[in-house]
Amino acid sequence: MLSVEEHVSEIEANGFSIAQGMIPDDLCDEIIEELTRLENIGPPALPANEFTGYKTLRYFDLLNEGEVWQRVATHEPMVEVIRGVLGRDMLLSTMGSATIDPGETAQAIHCDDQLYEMARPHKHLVCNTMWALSDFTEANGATRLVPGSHKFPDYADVTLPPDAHETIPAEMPKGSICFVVGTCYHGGGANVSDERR
Ligand SMILES: O=C(O)CCC(=O)C(=O)O
Repeated sequence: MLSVEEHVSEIEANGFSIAQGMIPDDLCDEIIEELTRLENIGPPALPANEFTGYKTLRYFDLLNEGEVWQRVATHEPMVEVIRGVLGRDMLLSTMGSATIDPGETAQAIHCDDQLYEMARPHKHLVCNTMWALSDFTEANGATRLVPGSHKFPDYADVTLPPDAHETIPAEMPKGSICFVVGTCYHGGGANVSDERR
């Protein structure tokens, strides 16, 4: 297990860092149970589109749902790493789920802070986390990352085709958290397996 400082230096060097075993098993199970509950209630409020994926199930505004999401948002080991990147005071801007079903194609490569339209390089504005509630493998759609792209001088475009840059899959076992700064290009992977990611 890496220390907070080691995760922060990896993020500074590569734009992302993976923390294996950062989500306790019982918390993983509770989140999966909650996502199953949401799915049983009905489809997400927002319709799917090309960017979010037609075979990806996404729920947004999760803090309005079960209590478990409050514990997700304040999960101390995660918060400590984000504080190391963004500083002590920060805001949670959005929290959602992305369940990638078999047959989904790769998402466009993008940066999560591009809506701010700030000239690069700039201070870190965003540090997102991807929580692996199943093993993330290249075949089942592990997030694709462009290592070092947080240092790209300026946005080539708002979003890019999945093959615009060489990417690596964020393969990680269930229970891991992948930290990604807002300037790092990434996108959901294609799911060519027969299992959900
Ligand atoms: O689910 C993923 O692997 C990444 C999703 C993502 O980057 C996004 O929807 O903005």
